Amino acid sequence: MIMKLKIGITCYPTVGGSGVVATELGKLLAEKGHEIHFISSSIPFRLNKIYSNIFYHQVEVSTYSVFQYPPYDLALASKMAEVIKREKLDILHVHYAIPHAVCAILAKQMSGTSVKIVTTLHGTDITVLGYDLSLAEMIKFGIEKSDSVTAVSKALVKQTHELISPDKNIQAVYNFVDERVYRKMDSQHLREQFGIKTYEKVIIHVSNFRGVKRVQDVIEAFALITEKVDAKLLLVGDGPEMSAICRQVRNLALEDNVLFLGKQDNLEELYSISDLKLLLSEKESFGLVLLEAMACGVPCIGTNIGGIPEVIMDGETGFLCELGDTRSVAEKAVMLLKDRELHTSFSAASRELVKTRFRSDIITEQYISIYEDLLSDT
Ligand code: GMT
Repeated sequence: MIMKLKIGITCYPTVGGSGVVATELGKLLAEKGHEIHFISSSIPFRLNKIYSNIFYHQVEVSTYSVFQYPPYDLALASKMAEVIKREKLDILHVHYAIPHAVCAILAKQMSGTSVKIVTTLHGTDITVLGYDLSLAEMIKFGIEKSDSVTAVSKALVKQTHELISPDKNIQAVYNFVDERVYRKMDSQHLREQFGIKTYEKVIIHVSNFRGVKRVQDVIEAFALITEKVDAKLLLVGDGPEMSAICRQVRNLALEDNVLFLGKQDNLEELYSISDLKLLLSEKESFGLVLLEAMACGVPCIGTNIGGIPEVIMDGETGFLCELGDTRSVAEKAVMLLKDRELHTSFSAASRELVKTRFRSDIITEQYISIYEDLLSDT
């Protein structure tokens, strides 16, 4: 008999891969008949339609003047405990060890129930240690006290063991995209609206413009590409590095070739007019944006770091390059953009890989079996 579960989900609700994956998972679980309770500071941005079995519980943070800092983590734990008890949750699935897993552990104790805590690591927990080693013990605690822990790539499982050595089995469960949304579509009118000439190739980069994304390498590689191929670069997203990138584009006299589109929804429309995607990050536990592009048939070039080699099959769906080697990125990009047959084959292989390795129903089933295993143990 298929168990209908009551599942709480906590994630960062703002734009970002972890929030996207958590929200999309909630929606797919709801479509399978499970009851979903999002517990977060604001409504997850991808929760853009009404479902009769998805509920949203907002965490309200007190700004009482005695508190030097608003106690978000305590407010979250308290809301989690309330929802666990009132809604009789079977599972609380949190994305990030800190603070979410730690809050969930506290909430479970407060609730006095046997709700099972599943924690998914997205990478930033681990990269944050580069800035603050004092959090290592806290992350370890969050991982070890969770009932089950997953990470979004094998590389992240390995890195977590190397950096934190938790006494816990961590299972790799890959990210996925909703292939009903991410597919090649007819959005050619956008080329004209953006002033892209018929003979120009389109390269796209999507990120939150943090330092780790190395957007400056994307610009450097693009400058080299334009020496051989007529092309436009779509830069999608915004973040701390944006001013430096604007300056770099000006200094290289690339203003006419680089389109700054800012934050955008409906990325499938932009991918559908793109010929190539670049993601040249120095840290990337998975690279969800690669998957989104590949699902729309866009080959990707990425750095050979973190989880990227698990997403891009070098020489089959795209290319891998060493960090900072913008010359090699440009050479491979030019080869791919000039060879129609190679491009068609990479594009088809990208779509196929999304279907076979990262299909949403395969990944959703993996999470469901983790939930069911935990509940059958009790
Ligand atoms: O990359 C970011 O800055 C955002 C971060 C997040 O929390 O959404 O992304 C992380 O999780 C994504 C979803 O699992 C992954 O696709 C990204 O690779 C990962 N980012 C890093 O590891 C830097």
